[in-house]
Amino acid sequence: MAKKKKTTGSKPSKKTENLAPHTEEGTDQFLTTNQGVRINDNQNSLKAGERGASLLEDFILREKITHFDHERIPERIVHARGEAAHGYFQVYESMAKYTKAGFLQDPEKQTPVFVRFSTVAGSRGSSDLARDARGFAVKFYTDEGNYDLVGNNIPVFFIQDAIKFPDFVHAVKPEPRNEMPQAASAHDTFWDFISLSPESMHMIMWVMSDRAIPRSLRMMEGFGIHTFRFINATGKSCFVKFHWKPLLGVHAVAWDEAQKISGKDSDFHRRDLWNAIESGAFPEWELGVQIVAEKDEHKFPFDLLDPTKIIPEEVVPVIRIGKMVLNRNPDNFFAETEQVAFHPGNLVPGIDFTNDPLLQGRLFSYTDTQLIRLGGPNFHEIPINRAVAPVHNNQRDGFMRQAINRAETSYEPNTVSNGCPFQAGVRDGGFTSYEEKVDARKIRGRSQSFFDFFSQATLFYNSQSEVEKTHIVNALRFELGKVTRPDIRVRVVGLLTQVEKSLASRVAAGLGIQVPAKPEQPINHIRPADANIKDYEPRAQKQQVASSAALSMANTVKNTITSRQVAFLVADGVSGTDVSKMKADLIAAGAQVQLIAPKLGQIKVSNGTRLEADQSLLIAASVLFDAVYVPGGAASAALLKKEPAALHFINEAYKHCKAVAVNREGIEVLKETYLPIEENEPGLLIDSNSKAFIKAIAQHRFWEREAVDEIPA
Ligand code: HDE
Repeated sequence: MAKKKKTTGSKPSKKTENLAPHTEEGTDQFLTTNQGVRINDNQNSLKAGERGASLLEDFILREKITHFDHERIPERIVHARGEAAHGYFQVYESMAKYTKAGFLQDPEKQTPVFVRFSTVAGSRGSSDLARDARGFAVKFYTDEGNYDLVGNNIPVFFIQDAIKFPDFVHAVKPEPRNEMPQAASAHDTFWDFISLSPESMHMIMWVMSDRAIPRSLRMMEGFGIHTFRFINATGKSCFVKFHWKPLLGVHAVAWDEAQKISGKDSDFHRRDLWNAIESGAFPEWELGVQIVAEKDEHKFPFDLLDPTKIIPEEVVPVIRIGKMVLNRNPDNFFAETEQVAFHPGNLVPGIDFTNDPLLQGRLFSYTDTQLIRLGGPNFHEIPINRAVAPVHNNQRDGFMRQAINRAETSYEPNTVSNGCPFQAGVRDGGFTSYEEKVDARKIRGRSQSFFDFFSQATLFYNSQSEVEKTHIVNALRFELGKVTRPDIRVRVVGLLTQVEKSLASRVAAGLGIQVPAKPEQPINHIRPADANIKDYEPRAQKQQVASSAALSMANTVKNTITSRQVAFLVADGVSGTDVSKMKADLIAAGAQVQLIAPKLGQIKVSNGTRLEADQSLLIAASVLFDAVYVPGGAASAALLKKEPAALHFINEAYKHCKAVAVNREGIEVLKETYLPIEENEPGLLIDSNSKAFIKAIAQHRFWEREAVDEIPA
């Protein structure tokens, strides 16, 4: 006999009250069909007798299975793997001088945002730690309509013209014959394409750098990439580049670590974002703008419309104009994160495009892709995509229409509905495009001002610290080492010689090949069939600066341990005072602590009390933490030093250049590791206080260790 579901009769939580009308609270409710009919038995299908055939008339079974069969929608062709959060944006002071955009006027006003981060190449279930650019897409729900800033964590792109995008994506995606490798650029087709596309060299420097393996989504920059326009109330326009600056600084993991994280926790970034928000450590970025006056458009040794170029911060400073805070996790991944539809064409009055040919192509692509991915033209009605500004127009019908339009007309002009909906004049917030002067021949072509392929790749490489340079060399050795066709490797090394000779020779040495004396110039592959070869030759332009401090992560914020994860290695007999003192100090400084013991359950503490282990050594891995602490307690140390997993944990954390601290008998464990137990060893704290440990964790990594210590972990 079916039982009635017990209800608790509790009221909806406060959180629910603020949500959209479509929100379903999955508590205290009867199970129903999609027609609202209460279901009496969700365990058994309808049969002709207990052992008989199932009956076609079982509408409950059929509805349930049919809906299940249709649960999957096409994943995004790029940026399929992603995670998102809600929050708000607030401007510091009015930007009226430059733009009339409503959300950039009033410092009192908070504009809701939804932000989706993503990797580019991998499928929806791929690892977070792939070497890749990260998507950084922000939807501002402004009172004047939705504005989408659909950017990446890297300020340039691989190609200069949208027509190359399908080629580029096909090259980086898994190879067509065997669908390998997943979420990785280390394969022949990617490097084949790159070796023939010199315009990609600047972006290659960024993706081979540690920017492509962030420590956390909360610790990466974001960029609008293209040059956009601001327009003020008088109609005056200036150019603008957008930046997001994370308040926790820009930090990355080591490549060896990235690969291990992919196995230990392929949701590492997703989990980190989720947990930070749940714990109240809300991720924050400042929005920065670089403003260029209209008259200065041609003052640079590169073209502002070329998406493979940056404006160095030393040349045009980044003004921080406001702050974004992410303070709420989505309630439902599919409804929000998966169904959110971004579009660089979603603009508000006061912001406009430029003629960047990559941006122009994107303006077509995003609506087109949503039509197939979300199944029809009404995706703007899905709750996460709805504007908070009122929507009135004469668009009607289509798959999954939600709006019940009550007007008697769906055309304009009309008298039947008194002419409604009306066009809005500029004073009423009507959008007008910037009146850019255009007088040109219709051509398929590229401006000569786009043909400096290497100067900014060189600028980026020369701006890196020695450690960062070595990481780029190693990444290129790794990636090209996975390439099976020798001619591709040689061509790439040939391109690298034009970035920086020492880079090319270090990469070549690792690959066991010679630097080509006369590097191939792949002009034939990038020029149109009948074009003059001279028009397609690279043209180096001297840059305004030889190096830029803002391009190196070595110069980032290193004064906070907010939300950093610290592992305490403990066993029976651990010193209770060491644990509680260090834990309290780290938590007070904003970090999070996990007790890792040989097994789960309770640990006996030296003072007779007990502590609960958070994780066992079987589950925990050093790559999931920022620092390690081994407290005192003779019995605990004696147990841990016989645990290979504990020794490996410490060796590996040290190899990945993390802060390691021990107190008192904890040193006995250290003696069994490969660590050099010497005074003044950077980031190794023996019997130091918590203050010194906190300072060391804030440094993020002691990369200098890589050059000297050979730890077999
Ligand atoms: Fe995208 N891109 N893209 N892209 N892109 C998509 O739209 C496209 C480019 C970026 O979290 C797609 O909804 C073209 C640059 C992000 O949902 C698609 C070109 C930048 C996201 C598409 C580019 C981006 C996308 C796939 C070359 C950095 C994820 C699914 C002209 C500024 C948004 C979708 C999210 C997603 C097309 C180049 C950023 C196919 C044609 C450059 C962050 O429409």
